[in-house]
Amino acid sequence: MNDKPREDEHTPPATNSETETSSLSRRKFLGNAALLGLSGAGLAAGLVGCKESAQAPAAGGAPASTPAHEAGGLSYEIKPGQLDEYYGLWSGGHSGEVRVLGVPSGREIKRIPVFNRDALTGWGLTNESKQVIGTREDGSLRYDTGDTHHVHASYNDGTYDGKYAWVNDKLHSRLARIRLDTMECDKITELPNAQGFHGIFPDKRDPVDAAVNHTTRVFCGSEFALPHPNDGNDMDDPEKYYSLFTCVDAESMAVRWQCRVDGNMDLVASAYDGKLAASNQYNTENGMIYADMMSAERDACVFFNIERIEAAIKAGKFTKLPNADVPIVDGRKAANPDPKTALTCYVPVPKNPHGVNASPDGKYFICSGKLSPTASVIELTKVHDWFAGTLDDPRKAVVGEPEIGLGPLHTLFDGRGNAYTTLFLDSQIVKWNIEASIKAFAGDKTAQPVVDRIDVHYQPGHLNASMAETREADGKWLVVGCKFSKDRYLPVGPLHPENEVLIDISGDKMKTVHESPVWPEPHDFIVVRRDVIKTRQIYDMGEFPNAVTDPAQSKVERNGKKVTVYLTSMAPAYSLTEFKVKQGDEVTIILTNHDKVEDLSHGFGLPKYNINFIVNPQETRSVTFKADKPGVYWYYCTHFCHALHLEMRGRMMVERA
Ligand code: RUQ
Ligand code: CUA
Ligand code: CA
Repeated sequence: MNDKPREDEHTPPATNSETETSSLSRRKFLGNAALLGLSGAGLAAGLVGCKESAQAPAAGGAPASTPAHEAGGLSYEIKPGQLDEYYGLWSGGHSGEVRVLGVPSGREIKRIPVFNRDALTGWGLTNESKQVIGTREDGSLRYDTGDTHHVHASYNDGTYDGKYAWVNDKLHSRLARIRLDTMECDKITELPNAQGFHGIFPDKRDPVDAAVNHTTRVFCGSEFALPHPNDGNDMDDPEKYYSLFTCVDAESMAVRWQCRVDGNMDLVASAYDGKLAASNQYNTENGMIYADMMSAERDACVFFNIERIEAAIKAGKFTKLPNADVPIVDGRKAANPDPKTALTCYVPVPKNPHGVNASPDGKYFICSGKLSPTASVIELTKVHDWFAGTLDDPRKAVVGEPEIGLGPLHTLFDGRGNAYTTLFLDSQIVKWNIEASIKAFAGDKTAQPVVDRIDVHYQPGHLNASMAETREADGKWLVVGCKFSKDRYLPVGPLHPENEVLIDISGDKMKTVHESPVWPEPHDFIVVRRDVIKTRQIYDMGEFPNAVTDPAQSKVERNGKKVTVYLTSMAPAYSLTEFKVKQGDEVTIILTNHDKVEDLSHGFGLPKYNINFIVNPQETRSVTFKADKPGVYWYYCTHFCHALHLEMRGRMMVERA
């Protein structure tokens, strides 16, 4: 995103609500052809369609938007030497990493390796990182692939506290935690009994103890149903398949409990009162193939009553599966006939919803229709009423359902009562007013929910706005992750980058100010005010139990065939310029960096032994390998540290056995 600003090329289509409503009504629900179009060839057709719509705005289109600096627009230009106003925490998709961007500039500042191997930091190679990721019996990584989707950060008092961020791995159902002071992953938990772990959201306070006003749990949904236990039995019996919602302890990262549901779970949101978490369900049909998953006109947003679930577990009302010591409660409808004791509430929403997001005023959850051109506004007090037994029909918790456009996916907020939803099929962002949608739903013909819409290129999935998932939503910047860039950049062969769009939402009308290509697929991101995150400058040597605290301790220690090399670094030298081991030894190198200056990191590369990692100031890292090749191997500093960086090296001599 650090290239020159572009002229905003598009012309926003009409915002005339009459035209809009009637054309949407004609399209009401997508026909079967369009539904099938969500896969394969149909998607390609959708892409063509979106290009046309971008070039031929609806009749009555407003003039091209004014430059960002006019009419009170925000300036996104960050001059050389200036710092961004926000941290963006970006999921890295297939890469398995998390990326740190500056917003609004879009400059990528850091990559945090999580589920991947990383050649710079040695993540996935050092003993310490392997322990976090998890290893097999032979010492190899348990997994070195991942599929990160959603990044969310810890809360205190309804806003970010800068302590942690979490990211999910949909591929192997893992939840990773990143400490935001060092921006490094410190724990990974693999969820039992789950596949297709997709949505995550930290809680925002304790449901029972009002004094605990910060994140203590992380909720995890899972999309794919399995026959439990998943041990090769019952694979052909659809009756045996079900999914589990998982609660992980934010501090220990241990799995606290799981809750069985009807249907599946996609995205997750948590309420500001800490009492409710919810997940949108697109497969209440429990279908195994997608035609079955689309048969019902309505699916659901399932709400979890956290206090009741935890009380049930305390009272011993749970079961366990043989493969994990985790209490499981039953949240199926049939197991919860009485709302006054129910653990879950299924709020019906239109067809295959996607995305559920909590409005910053704490009042509503918004579920997007995906296959319905609507977003459903669910009032949380009404969900509480249902749990209290005073609302007869959970559908009555839906207080608004504006028609907003085709393929609505995710919704974020500006803190001024407006919602912004991505329209995947229309390739647009639609801005709509929540209170107006509630009035319209109640029958007020004068209420016009849709405020503005703007084209994006192309097929947007997630979006997020500055601080939008906190009660400090400030309504300045909206970032949109588009799944296809198509013709926006120089062609680079069959695989194209994705496209990210920066939109100024500070005024009445949205203004696109910038776009940039991104390596697929960032998927989701949060935009955090920079003062929230307080990073450390260097490590504390005492944090590492294996630290070589004194360069004078540098030595080779032999214990049978196991050899430990204690090594330190200080620019521009290692404490040992040579060491000897024997062919066949299992060698562990422990390296402590004694430099104290911020960013004075050293590398350790060992040729032919597939080793490369860095040590940051006052940090200790270690690697273990088998010295199976005799000869001289020059270890050298792989990270530019000093004018004599090239001279920073030494010899590992492996004596022939
Ligand atoms: S989901 S494009 Cu993995 Cu975040 Cu909605
Ligand atoms: Cu030490 Cu380069
Ligand atoms: Ca469905």
